[in-house]
Amino acid sequence: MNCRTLVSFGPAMAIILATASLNARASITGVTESNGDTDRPSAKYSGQTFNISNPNGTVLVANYTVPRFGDDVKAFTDRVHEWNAASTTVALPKYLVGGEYILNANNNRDNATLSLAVSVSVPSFIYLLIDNRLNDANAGNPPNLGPGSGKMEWVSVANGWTMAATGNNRAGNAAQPDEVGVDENGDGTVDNWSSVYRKEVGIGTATLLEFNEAGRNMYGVVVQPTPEPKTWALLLTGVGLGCWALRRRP
Ligand SMILES: [Ca+2]
Ligand SMILES: [Ca+2]
Ligand SMILES: [Ca+2]
Ligand SMILES: [Ca+2]
Repeated sequence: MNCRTLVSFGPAMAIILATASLNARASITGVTESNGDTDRPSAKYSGQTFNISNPNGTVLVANYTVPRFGDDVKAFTDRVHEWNAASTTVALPKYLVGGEYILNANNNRDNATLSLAVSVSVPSFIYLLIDNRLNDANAGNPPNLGPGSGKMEWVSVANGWTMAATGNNRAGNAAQPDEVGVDENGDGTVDNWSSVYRKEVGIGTATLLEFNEAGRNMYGVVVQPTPEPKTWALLLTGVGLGCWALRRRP
């Protein structure tokens, strides 16, 4: 092995180690919903247990303990809809899997003054899963977002939000946000798609606002701690020391 080989393995090792350490870590310490529908369960997050129910008092799933994000996790507090891969050939984005996530009531989608105060104990990425049909009624391409779009204008570059774009979408297009599927009714068929946007936040409370469009799926939220600087420093130091040792060999 030479230094170049070691350096080339470095990033792969870093990603594997960072992913392993991220998935075990918790970030969310509280979620407070304001101005949501009062006849449905308020927002819940990984680790909490509640009854998924509709306003008729019908319990749809009793004692649901919100798991970490992954295929077939329940998407809303008042539906049996699930988050799923966008298609049989497009997996869930790896950076979302194993993260903590927040369920909203789907019927909070039309609440114009909704807010979610999300508190985190470590610097984190907040990912929003936003229905492709927002503002343009077209499920085949991303939602129409940003200043002047009409709905969810708070999700803007000016506010720190960017596309999570790794080509993990049905179009295989890295210039568009990654996609996840929504299996409406949890019956094994994906019926709609949401695009992924993200923002990096520090320790403290971040406020998410309204979706405000009826007839769509409410947005979902996934939270992942950002890689710790000391993790990266250790890895870089390790690669550097390895190179130094290799160069000193006769
Ligand atoms: Ca509502
Ligand atoms: Ca669209
Ligand atoms: Ca499913
Ligand atoms: Ca379905």
